[in-house]
Parts: sequence; C-alpha cells; structure tokens
Amino acid sequence: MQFKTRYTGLIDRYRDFLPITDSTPIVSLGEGNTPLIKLNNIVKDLNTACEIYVKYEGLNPTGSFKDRGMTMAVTKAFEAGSKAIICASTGNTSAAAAAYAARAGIKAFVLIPEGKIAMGKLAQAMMHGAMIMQIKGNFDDGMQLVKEIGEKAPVDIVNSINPYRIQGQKTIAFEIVEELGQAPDYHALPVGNAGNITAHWIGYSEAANKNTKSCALCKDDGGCTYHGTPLVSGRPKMLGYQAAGAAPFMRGGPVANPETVATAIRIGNPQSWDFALAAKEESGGWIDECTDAEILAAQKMLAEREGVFCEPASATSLAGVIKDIKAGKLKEGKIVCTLTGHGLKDPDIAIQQSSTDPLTIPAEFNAVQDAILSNL
Ligand code: AN7
Repeated sequence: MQFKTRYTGLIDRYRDFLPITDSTPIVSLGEGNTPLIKLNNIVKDLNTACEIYVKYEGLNPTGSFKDRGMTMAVTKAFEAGSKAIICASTGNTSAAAAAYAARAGIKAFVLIPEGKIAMGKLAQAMMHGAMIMQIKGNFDDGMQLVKEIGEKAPVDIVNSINPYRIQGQKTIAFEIVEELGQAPDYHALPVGNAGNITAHWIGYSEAANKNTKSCALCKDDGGCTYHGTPLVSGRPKMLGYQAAGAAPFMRGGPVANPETVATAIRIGNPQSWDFALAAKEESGGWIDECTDAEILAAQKMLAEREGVFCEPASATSLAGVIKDIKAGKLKEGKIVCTLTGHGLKDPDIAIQQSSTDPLTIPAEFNAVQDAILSNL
C-alpha cells in the first residue's frame, strides 16, 4: 500500500490552467475529482452499442457542479478584497455561494424564486448563513436585478456571467479526458443558464489545444488562446438538453414563463446564449428538449438500475441521450453525461415518484418475515 497525496481541490490540481498566481489565497472545500461511472444495466436495457458514462457531480462538497465554479469565483473575490458576493439562483448556485462565502468569511446575498427551489438547496443556503431574498418572480427576474445591483453596490456577482465561474467549471473536461485517455465522442448535459455547456467546451478545447469562440477571457483574437501541450487530439460533439417547458434554445429566443419539474433549469433567458451556440456549432453537436416525464423517468432509471441518485435537472442529460439513441441519432461511441446535482437536493420529487411506499408493520419477527417473503 502507498500513501496518497491529500487532494486539495481543483484549483490546486489545475493551477497551471487557471487564472491564479502562487500568492492567490485559495478558497476550497475539496471540490472536483468526481467519479466517472460507466453505466451497465441501462446500456443493456437500451440494447445499444454506445458506451455511456456519467460524471457524478452530485458528489461535490455542496452536492452540485457549481462548486467547481464557486471555488474560483470566491477565490478571486477574496483575493481582490471583496467583502460580499451576490447571485440569483434556482437553488444550487445559492447553496454553493453560501458555503464558499462561509469558508472565506465573507457575506453571501442570494435571490431565489419564492417557492420554486428544492428543499435541500434552501436548507443549505440557510444553514451556511446566507442572506436570502425570496423574490416574487422567477430566476430570470432575479438575474436581471443582480446585474443591476452589481453595478451599484459593493458586491461581487458570482453567477456564471462571472468568467471565473466558467474557468473553474471547465476542469470537468480535464478530469474526463485524463480518465478516458481521450475525449469522448459525445458529451451530454442539461442546459439552463448555459454557463456549464460553455465551460465544458472551453475545457475540452484547451485539453486539445484548439480555439473556441466560447471563451470570454480571450476576446482579443476571437478565440480561446490556450497554448499548452495538448492532452488529447479530439473534442466531443456537445449535446445540450433543455426541459420542454423551459427551452429557449428550441424556441429561438427567451421564454417568458418557464415551467418544469426540474426547478434547477427553470430558466427562460440564458445569459451565455452566444457561447452555448458557439459550443454547439464548433463541436457539430445539437441542442434538444425533453419532457418532464422523460426527465423523471431517466432520474428513476439511474436510481433503480444503477444506484446513482441525481436531481431531476441532472437526469435531463441521460433523458436526452436515451431519446437520441432510440431515434437512431446516437448509434455508437463513448458518451459522457454530466449529472449536475445530487438527488438528495430534492427529496420531495424523489418521494413523489418512487415506486415503493414504505410498509407500516408491527415491530414483530413474523411481520418482517412475511414482508420479505411476499416481496422477494
Ligand atoms: C442541477 O443554481 O442556474 O446551464 O442558479 O443546478 O450552467 O445554468 C442552476 C443550474 C443544470 C444548468 N443542472 O446549468 C442555479 C442554476 C443543475 C443546476 C443546471 C443547473 P447552466
């Protein structure tokens, strides 16, 4: 047996690829380094030649991929001497902002749509001591307010319009190419505000040392200017999936009243619109939509058939892949699906749609034995 090096988070791991210096005070909770799980049972059920992997981002410290971006955004805010951060959120960003602000010893202000965020996420923001403003409006209204406030008040915006968020989130692609030894053929993920598809594409582009117009930090020459040694030669086709009731990319413009059971992606006016389209076009991928029923079925399938529990929005990636396998659009190759958040975030939806209700029985041997024998 060998001693392992202590894992100290993705900024430390990928410091040469991130906008920090040796003296940058890193604010980390050990995020990143999440498992890439190969699906067995679902692939058999689908009878497909595709290999499907899920990148289980629910295993980040606050239970979602937002931690990858938040460690960078809060590190840079803290480095610049900022005393407070602010975000609008469908839930996960607020949980991550609250936790990383607590870690840095600064204040987090979060705007959430009243009654429309999952219980686990609200619990996190409250527990980490964020100042929570429930607005009588949706995420897009909150985002607009945050952009206006950010210009006037002494607070740093930590939504994904903050380019450091995207920089942190791009590291997911580094981890995937390192583990597979190549880029996958396809990468599928849910699309809400569209920051994460942008970040994935930048990461894959940097790993292959290829230019992309998705990178906001490299405006000068219109493309990402990373010039390292390429880790791999190829890049995946990017597949973005939206919830049908909140699918502005499918409607060709903002959706005024987005609705979906997948509250994390209940977003009608994505801020990274152009970058997401660049990712789709440069990669030769596509954006499509899934119904709430398809999303919930994929969530349940992952839980029941693979033992992987993700929140509804996260399952949109697999729901889309299943749809495209059935439609014959995906026939073979390695497909990675990002599972963006943990299932425990939204216990209400999980309990509502699970197939088995708990059985109430007397606390007696025979009752337990009968229950086992009649359910084997
Ligand atoms: C589980 O927390 O926007 O397309 O405010 O929580 O990068 O927005 C959450 C987004 C997918 C969509 N899956 O990612 C927020 C927020 C989960 C999410 C998305 C979100 P983007």
